[in-house]
Amino acid sequence: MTPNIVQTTPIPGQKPGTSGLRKKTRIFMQPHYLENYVQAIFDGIGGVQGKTLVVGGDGRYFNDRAIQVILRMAAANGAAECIVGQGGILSTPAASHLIRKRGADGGLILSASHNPGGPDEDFGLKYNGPNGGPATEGVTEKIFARTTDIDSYRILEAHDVDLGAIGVTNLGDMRVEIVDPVTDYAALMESLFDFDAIRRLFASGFRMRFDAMHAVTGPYATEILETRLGAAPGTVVNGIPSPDFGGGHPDPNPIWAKDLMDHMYADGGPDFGAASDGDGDRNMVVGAKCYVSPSDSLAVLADLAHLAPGYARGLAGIARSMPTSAAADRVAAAKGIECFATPTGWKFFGNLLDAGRATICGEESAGTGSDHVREKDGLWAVLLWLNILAVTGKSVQALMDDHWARYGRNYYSRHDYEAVDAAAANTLMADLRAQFDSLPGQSFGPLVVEMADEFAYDDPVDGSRSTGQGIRVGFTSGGRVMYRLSGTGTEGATLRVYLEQLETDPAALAQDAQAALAPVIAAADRIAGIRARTGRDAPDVIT
Ligand code: G16
Repeated sequence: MTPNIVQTTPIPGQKPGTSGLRKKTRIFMQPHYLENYVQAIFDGIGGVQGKTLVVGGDGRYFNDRAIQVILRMAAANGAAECIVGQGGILSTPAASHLIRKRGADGGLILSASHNPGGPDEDFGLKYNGPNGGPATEGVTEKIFARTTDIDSYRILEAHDVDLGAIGVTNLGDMRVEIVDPVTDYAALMESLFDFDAIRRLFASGFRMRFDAMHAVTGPYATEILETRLGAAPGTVVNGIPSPDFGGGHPDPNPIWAKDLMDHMYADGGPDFGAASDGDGDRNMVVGAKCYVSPSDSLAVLADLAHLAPGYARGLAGIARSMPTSAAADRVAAAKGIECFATPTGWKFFGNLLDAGRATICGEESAGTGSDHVREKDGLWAVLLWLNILAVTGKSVQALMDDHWARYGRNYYSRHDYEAVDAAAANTLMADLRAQFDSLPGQSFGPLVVEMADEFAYDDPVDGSRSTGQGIRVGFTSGGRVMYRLSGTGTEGATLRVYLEQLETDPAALAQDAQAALAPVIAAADRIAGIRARTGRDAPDVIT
């Protein structure tokens, strides 16, 4: 089999966002589109000659076809080996683990994360490096630069590889190993958590509902929760991955996981609920009538992680993205450990994790994880919660009440305005920048602006600087608002408005978050003129 060299020309708009390239599936399916981008990845990372790559995805529509193309191109580009999840399935954290465990040179993960899947929905492709983490900004720039001057790609003419059959085959001179997607990951989880304690918890009648949202975590959750930990059959719902996620939106938040919320807020509902997203890196946790925000979840997990064997020695440090609430900072301060605030995007945690300066990381966008892999990890967060519940014997609500009583409560919410006109969104941001000098000292209802700026990050490990990472307005009350344009949407612009207010009065810790944040919400709108500029009366999504 001789590799074909196919002449091509650059396709505009192949600029990766927060997490690889995400586009409508039909765009990815256009002639040369996927091929151009895969070749740009290979060229951008210095070629794949003699390299080993991990390949897998979340099972969404086009996942299987795209993997066949990637394998033929990897073979044609001289890769030594591809390790592929059976059926083309690998959750993002499982892929990260496999890259690390097998000492691979990197991996290609096919997913548009929490975005819906199907021929008229979204598809995505991201490259993870040899540390198992998302491509750094430098590598991403090289990949993008290559998309702008690509003139050919290499592909083998060959039959499809049988992705269903575990074992080793060859594609041209390249070795292809099809592996069970769950086994290695489940073993890693078993090494970190007290499975005996969790088993006893389930045996005592503790009831859980895990909503896999028809996405990739179904097989992982069923094996770990039901088979290994003895949770009742039926604990995992929507557990079979489907190419269009059952027609749903695999985004674990109270809006898209409403069915789970309804079960958890019903009288006599389960003790603990959780959900994960399309590719298994995000999580939502909810107790009986007690939703836990991602920012609070990070703080609680960081505070109590030492109750799990994998973290019994304590944490080196905690990292959060800047838009995430400062609840975790208060835990870090109490423990006397380092705390980092990074730009949005898991890639910014990589250096801190590799350098051993952060052990646990998290983001407001439903991502939590640790140094066990280099991605956020939905099931990991769920298992750490279970470990903590099992060891303390407390309910989720009791743990939250304890936490707020000790540290105060960072009331927090994110308001999203989706598919906004991109020009209007950019003007809104530009006009905010123009107010940095004039805002301090101005009053908005009961709030007085203390500072306004655009977040820039100096990586403490490699010294690189990342600018333009979201606009911050801080109030003298300790509250703040952040404005940021999403890097993962596929239609127009998505404006994210992050709202936070610290409350330490013991009598005011049990308010509804939207009510507690009302002054910050009103100020956020007045400062940026959101309603007038977007023409929207209210956010599309409130989390
Ligand atoms: C991706 C990144 C996350 C990041 C999120 C932000 O999540 O992996 O680290 O927090 O994007 O999204 P946006 O730019 O839309 O605010 P995922 O789960 O989509 O891969």
